[in-house]
Amino acid sequence: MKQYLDLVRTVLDTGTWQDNRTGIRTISIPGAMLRFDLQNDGFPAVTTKRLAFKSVIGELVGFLRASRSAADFRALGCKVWDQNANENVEWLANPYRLEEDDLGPVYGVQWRAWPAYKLIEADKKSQIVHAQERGFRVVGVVKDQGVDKVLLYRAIDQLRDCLDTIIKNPQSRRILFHGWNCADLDAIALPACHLLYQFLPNVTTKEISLCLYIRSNDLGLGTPFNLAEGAALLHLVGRLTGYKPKWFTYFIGDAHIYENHLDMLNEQMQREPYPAPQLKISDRIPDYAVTGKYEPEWLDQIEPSDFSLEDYQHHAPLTAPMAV
Ligand code: UFP
Repeated sequence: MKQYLDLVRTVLDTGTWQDNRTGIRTISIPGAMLRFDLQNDGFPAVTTKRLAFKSVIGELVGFLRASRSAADFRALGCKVWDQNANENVEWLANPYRLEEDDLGPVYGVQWRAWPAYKLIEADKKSQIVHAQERGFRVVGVVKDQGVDKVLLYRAIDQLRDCLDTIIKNPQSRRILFHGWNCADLDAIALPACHLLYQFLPNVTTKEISLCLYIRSNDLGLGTPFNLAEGAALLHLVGRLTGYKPKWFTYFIGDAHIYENHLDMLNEQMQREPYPAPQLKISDRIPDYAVTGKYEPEWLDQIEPSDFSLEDYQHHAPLTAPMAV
């Protein structure tokens, strides 16, 4: 995790202090990249403090289940959503917030059930049939500017589609899913930070890589969390599709450090990183490379206990407040 500390150093040395919506100033740089060789360098868990691994995995499993309630994340061992759900005054006043703990259609909802609508002119029968053949269901007929149109709906499981493509057409350069649903931005507690995931299987080496784009990343608390989560997802996708995880390339848009995280990060920069641990995924999750049987329904059956870290050596835990 030297790369991570180097990035922290670069931001502190070359960044600019600015205000933002949270009221806590940040020092930031526009654009950064981290790249990990998961085959040779182990799992990218921060070692200069303790990684909240249970919380990371709880969140990932909540995403896989398309959870939209902080209560679901809590039940999975992840408390990071509580403040976003119940303390952000703007969200508390939002008419789309359904109840206590509701977050709106955050990450996992978009990953597993992206709400897709089509509005097709009623006389364009072949288009309507085409859409229906692809799983769209007719919701009704509406008059739009004097023209009769058929409204169709379908929830798209983008992650499942990615797995299907890795199996059926691994040379595709279109294996990606997106968390940034423009139409839902006004109806969620927090617009997606990690928002674009592209899988790159290599049929020659039987390795799979992931490029992940994060529009805004809190280097003190967010980056270690998001790195571990993205790498764990790549391991899981590799297991279910028969590829070994290889490159994990992590792109950041706004790479920032909150003013009240400086002590924590300065302390971490005094510490010598330990060798990286290994991620272990439970043997009960079938390895396609071994079974030759494609079982994507496992995406719905993952439990937090299916992930563990082996040989994780780390320095003493450090904490700092999260900006909401
Ligand atoms: N943030 C992360 N990673 C996440 C997540 C949030 O770093 O996975 F959900 C941080 C980035 C930023 C804040 O500091 O939360 C979101 O604020 P904004 O929407 O203003 O970028």
